[in-house]
Amino acid sequence: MTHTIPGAKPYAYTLPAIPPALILIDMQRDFIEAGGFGSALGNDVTLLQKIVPTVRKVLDMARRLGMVIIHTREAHKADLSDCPPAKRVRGNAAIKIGDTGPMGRLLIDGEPGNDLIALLQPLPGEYDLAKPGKGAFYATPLQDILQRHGITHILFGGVTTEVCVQTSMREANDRGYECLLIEDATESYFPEFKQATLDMLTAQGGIVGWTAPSAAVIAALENTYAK
Ligand code: TIU
Repeated sequence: MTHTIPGAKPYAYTLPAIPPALILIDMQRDFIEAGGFGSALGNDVTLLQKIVPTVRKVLDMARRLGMVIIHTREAHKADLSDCPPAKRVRGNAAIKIGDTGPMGRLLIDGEPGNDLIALLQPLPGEYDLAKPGKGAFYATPLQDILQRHGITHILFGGVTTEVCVQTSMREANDRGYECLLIEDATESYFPEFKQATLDMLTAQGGIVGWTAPSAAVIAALENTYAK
């Protein structure tokens, strides 16, 4: 019997024989807590905090079902050798990537502000990937990891919807993965950009993929994969 997520847009999302991977994009202090990269760019980070309990629920489901779980962090090396100068100076902020803020050096791997938030710390066996770009495939081992696990379908959550999440989902779509973005497990500093992103990903018959609310995703996956 074929299992689906019937409440998905633009139409039911067919679930594969082995569970999809869950990729949580950049749920790191840099974007979600005050004093990080997100606030240095002039954003209100409290907007992103409201999805944390939902992301945790999705993560708990993925753990129960033994799914492949990948957390990403937007992160640069301490010597900035993987940070293009154009990225560093963009926006002309007072404090830039690599500069020291209240949570350590902005967007630098290993600094306190670059860590995943407390509620979403990875468990042993989960991947915690540092990524130097907006997309999760660029200059990371993500494609190798997914192929090693035989993954064909990916569920996405995380921040921000129209920047790193959308870029990563588009990269995954171009590599042949069937992708679904969990609507209430992603957020933007700009609510209208979040909505526009959900609409553009699913337009034209799902040109990039699907979206669905977390309740529909959790119900369908529990029903399909729980032993
Ligand atoms: N600024 C913004 O909305 N996002 C980023 O810079 N990175 C991610 O989306 N993770």
